[in-house]
Amino acid sequence: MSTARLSNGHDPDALRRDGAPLVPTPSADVPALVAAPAFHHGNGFHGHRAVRTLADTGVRVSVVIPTLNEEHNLPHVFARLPPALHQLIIVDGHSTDRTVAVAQRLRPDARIVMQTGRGKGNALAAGFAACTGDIVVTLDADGSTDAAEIPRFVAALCNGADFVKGSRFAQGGASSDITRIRKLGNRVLSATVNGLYGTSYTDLCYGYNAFWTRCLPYMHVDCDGFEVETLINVRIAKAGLVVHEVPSYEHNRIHGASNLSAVRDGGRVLRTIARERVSAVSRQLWRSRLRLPRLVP
Ligand SMILES: Nc1nc2c(ncn2[C@@H]2O[C@H](COP(=O)(O)OP(=O)(O)OP(=O)(O)O)[C@@H](O)[C@H]2O)c(=O)[nH]1
Ligand SMILES: [Mg+2]
Repeated sequence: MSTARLSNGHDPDALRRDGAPLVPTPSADVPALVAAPAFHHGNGFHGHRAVRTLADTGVRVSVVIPTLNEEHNLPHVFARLPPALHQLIIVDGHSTDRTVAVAQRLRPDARIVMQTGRGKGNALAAGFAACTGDIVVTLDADGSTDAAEIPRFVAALCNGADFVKGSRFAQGGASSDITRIRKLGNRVLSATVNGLYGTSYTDLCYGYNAFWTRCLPYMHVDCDGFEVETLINVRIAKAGLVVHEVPSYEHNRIHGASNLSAVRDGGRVLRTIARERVSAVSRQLWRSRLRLPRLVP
């Protein structure tokens, strides 16, 4: 278990918003959905309670899955989803295969959102806009991220994190999917962000993450492509949110081909990091930190 706390500390009282705690009192260790010491339930604070399933937590979990031609992978991905989800949101990028039909057949309860722009970033933004839960979890539809790990993310949020990053490189995590060149690129990019923002990210470019819905204004996702995770990670760092990392195992994509190009998308990530240092949106977000509820001192 790895805990990547931001350097500016954490005061539980500062997490209160509208009289309700944004997240509960943090604990140093985050178990894999076992005894959560305390958690936020609706508008009340329910203290210590053992947590075994998502239903036990009392929090509503919205899962957002972007899809682009994943008809053959969806059966595998859906089979691993834990019970008692509040919402399953599929954001489709106008797949040319039967992705939407398969999703509807397998999960008639899923909400299908057709993205209006292009790219994974645009898809996630559309999915976030449709979320009505307390917690948002993002994962991929190619079978590489295991939905059975969701409770681990939720437990970490219930134990005090604002944002929980899955990490293939935290102790206990691994990947059978990532290539050597991408691993190196990811390490360099993670180190760059850590150097600029004082974070301790071990896996900047991983798509398996979870956060309290109330964190969305701090992210303000407005990019198109695979740089979306970087954009989010940089903005939550700037906002001073409490970030925990949990180990995650990334499997090989089951069917189909990757949509990612190491050179093209690595360049987009690098440009995003550079732009975030200087952009108007970035300055606006820094300023809005004064107006938005303060999550940390
Ligand atoms: N809606 C939508 N989803 C997309 C788009 N591009 C990729 N995705 C989905 O985003 C997820 C991640 O895309 P992948 O192509 O697997 O890329 P990756 O996981 O970063 O890279 P690999 O490790 O090579 O698989 C998958 O569920 C894709 O179907 C897009 O433009 N629109
Ligand atoms: Mg993939």
